Amino acid sequence: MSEEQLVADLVVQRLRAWGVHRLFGYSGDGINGFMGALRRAGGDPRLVQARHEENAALMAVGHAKYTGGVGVVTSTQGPGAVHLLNGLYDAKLDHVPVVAIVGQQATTVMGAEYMQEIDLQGLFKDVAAQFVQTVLSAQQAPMVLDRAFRTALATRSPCVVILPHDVQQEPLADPLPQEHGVLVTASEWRRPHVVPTQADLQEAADVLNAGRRVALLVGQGVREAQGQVRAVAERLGAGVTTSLLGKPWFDESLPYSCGVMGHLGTTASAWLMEQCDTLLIVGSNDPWTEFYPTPGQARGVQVDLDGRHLGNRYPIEVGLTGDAAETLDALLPLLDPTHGSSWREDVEASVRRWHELAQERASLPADPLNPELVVRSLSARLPADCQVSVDVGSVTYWYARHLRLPPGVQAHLSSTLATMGSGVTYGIAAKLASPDRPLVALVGDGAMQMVGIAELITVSRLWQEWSDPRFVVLVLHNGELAEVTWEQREMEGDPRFEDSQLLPDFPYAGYAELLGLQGIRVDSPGGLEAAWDAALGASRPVVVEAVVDPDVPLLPPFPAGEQKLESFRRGLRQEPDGGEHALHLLDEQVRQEARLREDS
Ligand SMILES: Cc1ncc(C[n+]2csc(CCOP(=O)(O)OP(=O)(O)O)c2C)c(N)n1
Ligand SMILES: [Mg+2]
Repeated sequence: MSEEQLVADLVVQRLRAWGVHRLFGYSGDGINGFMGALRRAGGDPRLVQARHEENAALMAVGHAKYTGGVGVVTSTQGPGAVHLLNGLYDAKLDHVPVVAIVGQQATTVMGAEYMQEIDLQGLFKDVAAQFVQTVLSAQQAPMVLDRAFRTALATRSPCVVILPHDVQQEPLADPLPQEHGVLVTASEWRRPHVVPTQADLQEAADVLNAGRRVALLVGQGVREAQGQVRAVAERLGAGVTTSLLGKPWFDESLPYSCGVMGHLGTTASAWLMEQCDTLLIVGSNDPWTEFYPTPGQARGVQVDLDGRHLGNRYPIEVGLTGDAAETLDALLPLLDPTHGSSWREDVEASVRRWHELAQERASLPADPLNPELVVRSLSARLPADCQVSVDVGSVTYWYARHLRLPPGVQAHLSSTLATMGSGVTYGIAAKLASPDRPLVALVGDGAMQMVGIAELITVSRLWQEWSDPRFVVLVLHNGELAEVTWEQREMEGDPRFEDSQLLPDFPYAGYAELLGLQGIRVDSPGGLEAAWDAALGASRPVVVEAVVDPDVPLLPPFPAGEQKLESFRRGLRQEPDGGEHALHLLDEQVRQEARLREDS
């Protein structure tokens, strides 16, 4: 017996069939049919209302990153749909599956320059290049939903389902009839194991076995291959560096772990890339190519599940399409044990020197607080079961260089799109996925003003239902868009442009109190430990407002960083008081870096 239901109810059913129990979004009349179906569904799936559709989309991306599943977001037509774009691009550039369900004007008025009518197929064409489809008839709906989810999972990208207002309310027979022009589809997709051929594995092994100074660059693709990366690195006596996205997936306490590579990376990673003669890239598409070995310096092997990434960043010799874990498992028996060279000792010495340098950097007195110290001092206090979210700004540098994540602790941020706003939004998604685990979000004051302040309102609504209410937002209050100020100096040799860089003042801790949360303001090194202890021991969400020095330089690791010094100084000398304070801090950092290189 077939039963009639509305298309909107079927969409909700399909979400459940795809394992979706939570979606993020914002209301509007264009999506009201779907909202009605969510109401009738009684909370499964649950709609989490954000303050802005972009933030809802970022939450969906965060959900996908922390859980490994598909993030789902919904919005109304017109302005709501436009607001989604940035979050969807975050999903596209960091390769995570997201499905957006977007309202549209009724099919009867399309093409009429009707109110809020936007060509949504055109709008989403690039961001959802793998799949964007407007549902034009009731019987088409289940197929479009299934294809959107399957495509999002198979291509790890955002897919968009556009639901015109009238179609949402159309009746639909379930099951569909088996006839020409009607498709009966299934909500089904499973991940394959992809392993290269034995001959290709052998070619890769030959390159790696010939190396004397092997480096591994690993990215988010090693999420499920941490043991295999370690085994391969130990067999080859290699040093390991990670992309920013790869940071949580390799234990940085290992003596041969060089930390994050690139502009915001560690000096040990720069040393590793400069010195290696063989590079094995696994699950990384890291864009900082000027920090890779010079082409010709190192022979290269790359493993990636997405064959389009092979040879995309470095002229490798052997590119293997495959899952990281299975491919490394298959490669390991073909690898010769390390041949007694001093490379491993050299790597470990470089890592030790970096750790000393990082400690020295964080100890450099600044006015009033050194942000490096603020983030570094969190490492020892991070609960073993916590989750971390990170925003884009100078805090990303301090996260990359100073935060030691306990094994198994996930940390996520918008890496490739590098959009501001991922700190509090991803944090909310992480917390909703694991309400029994503490969450720490690291955010700059600019990102706070752009997104975080609004989404703290969402936190203030939700926190009482969390079994562990700890949601700690660190705000680095430096009064400016410091990362970009440093880029103005580094790239253009320009002084800080105050009109573009200075931020209006805002009482972050006081605002938290207004929302019924706790606020802690800290402006001296002596207050840091107590601030962390209070925040991580609190029985409600806390904003830790750390008043930090915007003049602490964002120096890229040497030797690349050394080439930027003249430009930094040129910019600083043109600033009021000749940039004296920042120049002093820069000189100190240069002195530390130079000493480290002398020791090596
Ligand atoms: C949406 C968006 N707009 C602009 C930028 C460029 N941008 C990158 S970092 C940054 C500064 C962030 O300022 P803040 O959050 O105060 O962090 P700070 O660097 O000062 O610690 C800006 C403007 C961006 N990445 N994303
Ligand atoms: Mg700032």
